[in-house]
Amino acid sequence: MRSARQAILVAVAGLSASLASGESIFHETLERGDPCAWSAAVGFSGPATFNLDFDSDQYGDDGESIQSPGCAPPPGYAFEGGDCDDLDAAVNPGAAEICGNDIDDNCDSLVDEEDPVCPVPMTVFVTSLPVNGNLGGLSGADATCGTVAATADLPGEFVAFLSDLNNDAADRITADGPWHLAGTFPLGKVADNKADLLDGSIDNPINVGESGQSIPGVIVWTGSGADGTYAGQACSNWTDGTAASISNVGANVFSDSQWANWAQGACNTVGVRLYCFQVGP
Ligand SMILES: [Ca+2]
Ligand SMILES: [Ca+2]
Ligand SMILES: [Ca+2]
Ligand SMILES: [Ca+2]
Repeated sequence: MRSARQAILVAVAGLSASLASGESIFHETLERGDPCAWSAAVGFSGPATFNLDFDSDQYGDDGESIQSPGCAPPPGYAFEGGDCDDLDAAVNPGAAEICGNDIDDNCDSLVDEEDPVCPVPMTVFVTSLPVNGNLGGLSGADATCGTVAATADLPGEFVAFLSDLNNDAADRITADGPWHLAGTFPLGKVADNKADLLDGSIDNPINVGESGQSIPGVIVWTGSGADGTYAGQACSNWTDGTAASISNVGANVFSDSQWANWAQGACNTVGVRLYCFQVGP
C-alpha cells in the first residue's frame, strides 16, 4: 500500500508539472493542510503567508496577511484564514452554526436558518381579509388560516394566534419556529423560536399578508397577552360576532407586547384580522 508520504509526493509531482515555480507549488499546498507537514514533504521552506489572528482562535483575517519564513506562524498569526470576526474567538470557519443568535458563527455567509444546519424557517402572516368575532371557535379560526394560506400557495399547517377560556395560544403554537413574514425570508424574522415569540416582544411587526403584501395598521383578534395566555375576553370563545361580547386585540404596528394585547374591542368591530402561524410542514 502506498504510504501517506508517497501519496503526498505523487500529488506534488503531478502539481509541479502544471505549475511554473516552486513558490507557487508551496502556496498551492498551503491551502491543503499543515504547512510544516507540507514543507517537510516537499523539501521546500517559505516564505509562507500567514494571517493576523487577533482573537487567537487559530483562524486569521484574510485582509491582514504577512509573508514569513519557515512553516510556523509568527506570534499573533495563524496559518488558516477566513475568520469573519477576528474579535470573537467563538466565530470562525471551524465553529458550528448556532441557530437563532443572529450571527454567522461558521463564516459561510449564512446566518442561522439561512444555514442548512438550522431548522427550516416557518411563515407567519396577518390575514388580508377582515373577520368578526364569530370565527366558529378556535377550530374555525384555524381552518380560516389554512384556507387563506392555501389560496396564497403557502405550504404547511397554520393556526390562528388565539386563546379562549379553555385554551392558550401558547399551547396551540406547537412548533418552535423560526418564523418569518410571508415571502420575506431571509429578512422579516418575527421570532427565532417559540420562547422568543412569547417573551414580550417580536423582531418585526406582523404587518405582511399571506401573499407578502404590506398590511400596515390593522387590529387583530387574539384574546391573548403577548405571552400567549388567555387575557380575559375572547368573543364568547370565538362564537359571537356582535357587540354583546368583547375580546382582547393586538395592533400590528407594534413589536412590543401590544402586538398581541393592545386594547379590547367589541366583537362586531369591522376590519379586524387574524395572525396565522405555520406550525407544521
Ligand atoms: Ca481569529
Ligand atoms: Ca474569530
Ligand atoms: Ca448563528
Ligand atoms: Ca453560517
